[in-house]
Amino acid sequence: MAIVSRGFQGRRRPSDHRLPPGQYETPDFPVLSAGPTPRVDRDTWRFSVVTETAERHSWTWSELMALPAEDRVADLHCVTKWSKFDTPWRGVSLDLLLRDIDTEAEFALVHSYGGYTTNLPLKDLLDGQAWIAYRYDGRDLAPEHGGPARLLVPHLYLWKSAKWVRGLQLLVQDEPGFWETAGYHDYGDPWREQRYQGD
Ligand SMILES: Nc1nc2c(c(=O)[nH]1)N[C@H]1C(S)=C(S)[C@@H](COP(=O)(O)O)O[C@H]1N2
Ligand SMILES: [Mo]
Repeated sequence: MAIVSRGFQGRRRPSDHRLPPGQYETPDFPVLSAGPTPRVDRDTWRFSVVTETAERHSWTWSELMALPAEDRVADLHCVTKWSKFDTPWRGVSLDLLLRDIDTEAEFALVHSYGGYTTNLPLKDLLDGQAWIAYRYDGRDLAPEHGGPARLLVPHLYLWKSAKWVRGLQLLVQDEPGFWETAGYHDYGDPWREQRYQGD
C-alpha cells in the first residue's frame, strides 16, 4: 500500500526502527511448532511445486544442493511478539525454483512434512523475498527449526516461514492454511501489525 518506507526494500532501517509495532527483541531463538518435529530423511526428501493445471516440478535433496545458494541475514518477527535480529541463513532463492514454471496462479499454499500449511501471495515468494533455507548460522538447519529445509520469508510474520517444507501448491484462488484457518491474518505484515483476521 502507499506507505512510503515500503518502497525502500533494500535499505536497512536504522536500528531503533527495526522493531515492528508490538514486538520486543530477544537474543534467543524460541522453537514454535504446532506438533511434533517430523523426521525427514534427505534420501527421500522432495520439494515439489504443483501448478493450477496439476503440472508438477520436483527437486531431490541432491538437486537442491546442486543449485546456487544465497546467504541472507534477516530479522525475524513472530506473531507471539518476539523479534530476533540479524539471523544468518543459507538457502536457494524461490526466484530460481519458480523461474521456469508456467502459471497464472496468484497464490501459494505451502505444505510441510507433518501436515502444516500456510498461504501467501505468489508474488511474496519472488523478487529476492523468499528462500528454501537449509543452513542456519553456518550449520545444517536443526530439526526443531525446520531442518532439513524450511521456507524463509522474513518480511511476513514467521508463521509463514513453513518448517520442514515439502512443496508449494499454486492456486488461482487464495486458500487459508493452518493458522489462517484458526483466525490469523491472511497476509501477516508485521509492519502493519496484521496478526489476526480484520487487523
Ligand atoms: N511446519 C511448521 N512450520 C512452522 C510452524 C509449525 O508449527 N509447523 N510454526 C510456525 C510459527 S508460528 C513460527 S513462529 C515459526 C517458528 O520457527 P522456529 O521454531 O524456528 O522459531 O515457524 C513457523 N513454521
Ligand atoms: Mo509464530
